[in-house]
Amino acid sequence: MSDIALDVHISPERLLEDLRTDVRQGLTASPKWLSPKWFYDATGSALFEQITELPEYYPTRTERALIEAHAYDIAERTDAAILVELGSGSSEKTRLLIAAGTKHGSLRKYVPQDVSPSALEGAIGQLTQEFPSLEVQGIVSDFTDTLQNLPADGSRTIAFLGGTLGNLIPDERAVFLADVAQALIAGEFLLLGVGLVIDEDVVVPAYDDAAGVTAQFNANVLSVLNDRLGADFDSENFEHVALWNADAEWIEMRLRATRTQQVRIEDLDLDVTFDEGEELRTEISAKFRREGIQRELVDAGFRIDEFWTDPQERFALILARR
Ligand code: AVJ
Repeated sequence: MSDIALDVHISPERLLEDLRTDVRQGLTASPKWLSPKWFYDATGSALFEQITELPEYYPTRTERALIEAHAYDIAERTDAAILVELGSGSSEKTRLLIAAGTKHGSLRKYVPQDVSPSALEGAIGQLTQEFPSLEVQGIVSDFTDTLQNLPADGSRTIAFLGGTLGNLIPDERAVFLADVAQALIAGEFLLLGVGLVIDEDVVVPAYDDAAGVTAQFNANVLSVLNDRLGADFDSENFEHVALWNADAEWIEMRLRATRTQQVRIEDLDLDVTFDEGEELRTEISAKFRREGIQRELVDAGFRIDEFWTDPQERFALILARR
C-alpha cells in the first residue's frame, strides 16, 4: 500500500503545529476541552471502525441502509463525474455510491479526504481494486480546509457522511456549510448524513457501549498527546463519560479525572493540573431536527432536493443542491 499517492494539503508539521495550538488552548481553558479531530491516529481510526459495528452504535448501519436504498436515485439526480468525500475514513459506505455512480455511467473520479493517512491508504487500496477504471485521488487534510482547490474537471457532488457535521459547534457549522456552498457551482450537490434527535435512552448507549470500545476510543486521545507531544497522561486515571445535553441537543464525551493529578506536556513545556472529578470535554456530537438542518442548509445557500430517513427516524440522508 506504500505506492498510494496522497495529496498532502496539510503537512505533518502543520498538523503538529495545529495540535500544539489546540492542546495549549484547550488544556489551559476552564472547563478543559480537546477537539475530536485528534482522536484519529491509526489506533483511533481502527477503534472508530470497531465502534461502527457495535450493537448500540446505530448511526453507521442506519446510514448504510439509507445509502443502499437511494444510491441509484442519487447517481441519477446528481449525474456527478466527481465524488468528493470529506472525512472519508474507511470509505466503507461510499463504495455503494461509487458502484451506483459507475453503473449510471457518469462517475469518473473519487476524491476522499481524511486527516488520517492510514485510513486513506487502506480505503484507496481497496477501492482501486474494486473499481479499476475509477480515478482516485486521496487528500490528507482537515475537512474544514479542504474546500480550496477541489478538482473541477466535471460536475461534482460533495459527500459528508456519518454525522460528522455534528462535531462542529453551531457557529462553526454555519461557516463550514457556507464554505461548502461556496466551493460548489449551481447544479452541483452536497450529500449530507446527520443523526436526528432521538430518545436519550437510545442515543446515550451509542456513545457508552457495554463492551467499552467507545471508552477506549475516548481515552486514546490521551495516548495521541503522549505520542505526539511527549505528554505523560495515565489513561488509568480517567474515566469515560457520555451524556446527552438536552438544551444543545448534542452528545458530549468527556474524560473525568478519577484522582487529583498533574500532567506534564513536555513539548509545550506545560504542566496541567486535574482535580479529582474534573472533566475534559473531548467531543460534541450534535443531533438535528428536520426543520433545523434544512434551515441551516438553506441559510448556507443550498436548496433541499431530498430528505430521506429510516423508519425509526434516527438518521437522515439529505441531498442538497447548490
Ligand atoms: C465519526 C464523528 C460521526 O460523532 O458519532 C463515535 C465519532 N464518537 N463514537 C460520532 C464517535 C464516539 C462519530 N463521528
